Amino acid sequence: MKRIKLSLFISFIVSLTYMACNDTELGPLVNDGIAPAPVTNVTFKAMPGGVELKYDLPADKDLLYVKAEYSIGEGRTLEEKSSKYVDTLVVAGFSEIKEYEVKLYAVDEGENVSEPTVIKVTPDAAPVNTIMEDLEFFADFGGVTVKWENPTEAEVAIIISAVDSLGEMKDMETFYSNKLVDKFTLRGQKNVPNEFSVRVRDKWENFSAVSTQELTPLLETKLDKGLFQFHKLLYDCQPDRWGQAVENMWNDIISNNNYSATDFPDKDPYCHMPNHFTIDLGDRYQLNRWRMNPLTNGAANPNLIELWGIDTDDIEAANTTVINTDENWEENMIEHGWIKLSHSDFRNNDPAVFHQERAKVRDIDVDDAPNKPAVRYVRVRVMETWAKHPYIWHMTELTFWGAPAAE
Ligand SMILES: [Ca+2]
Ligand SMILES: [Ca+2]
Repeated sequence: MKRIKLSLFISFIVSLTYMACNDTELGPLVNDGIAPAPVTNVTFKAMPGGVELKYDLPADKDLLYVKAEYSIGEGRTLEEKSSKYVDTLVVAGFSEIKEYEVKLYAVDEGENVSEPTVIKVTPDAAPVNTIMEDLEFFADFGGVTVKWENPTEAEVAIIISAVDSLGEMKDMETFYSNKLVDKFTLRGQKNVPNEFSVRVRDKWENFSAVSTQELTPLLETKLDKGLFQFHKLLYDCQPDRWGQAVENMWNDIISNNNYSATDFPDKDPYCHMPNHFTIDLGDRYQLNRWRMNPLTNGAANPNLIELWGIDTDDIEAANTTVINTDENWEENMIEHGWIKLSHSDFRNNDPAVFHQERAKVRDIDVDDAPNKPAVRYVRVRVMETWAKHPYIWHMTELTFWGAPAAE
């Protein structure tokens, strides 16, 4: 055993030595001591925050690469290299649309460097500035949301600052992205007016201008279910089958024995899927999210569900004029002033997860919540259930969160 180990060890050492010798032998040995001729006929094509240079390479046989040296301001000098097999080189990191100087050098295998070829270039607008032009930020629940477009998919940092408890503007969070469209939310902010500012930085430490706004983050509260009332409108289904009350959906009792369910069409003609029902919230709220508690043992839990809302003093006049199953239902809702707050598709045909999925509590975000208006009424539309029954669904509880609307 010992002998085997020893011989393994020896062969390990031998191979290491062999590798080390090989490395040395493969190193560059050619150095003619003669610098290459400079690159010639340099032209450039402007790019966002940079330029692509094109040139003729010198004819030197030992040419290895072309190097660009340039300053992007504030003492920052950058270097880029391009192999002898191509005749272009990209330099980037410029933050302004103005003339910059780039020096190009041809370098050979012995690291002999040519005389510089100097070219003046003007880049297009830098991504940090382009992003900032259309960037928007606004009050969100518990904070501030920043949204932007990044057409060149540049790697950038979005920095959001706020006035802290000492009254000083301080960086709160930095978000990194290279997505075409992106957003993020600074959370944990108090429901009081405060100054928030946003700026964009790139990997060369270029900063955009700063944009500042006074914003009041929205306070999220759980809606008072004591104010809720079922409001039956024409074409609404009345979910009170099996002797269960509609109000079971907002009594804070979460149980398989306390639910609401839809009825057969001979009892309620408006319960064919997709069907809907309307709740008067009793007050006006800007909704942020809602929760549906299904039955834990139920195949008739919804898996395709929408929430709509409206703020009106005349809900009868705002009702849809087409039946719930009409293919123009959605247009008709919009024509009557309703706003779609969320559309959730939980469908999953994988038998391995089917039973867990259908019993899941569903927390649903209102789409683009901070930009949605306050609503007094909501309409829940059930479009499909796990059992795909043509009219039966059930659920035990609904809960809503949002901000009370300003008077
Ligand atoms: Ca040479
Ligand atoms: Ca309940």
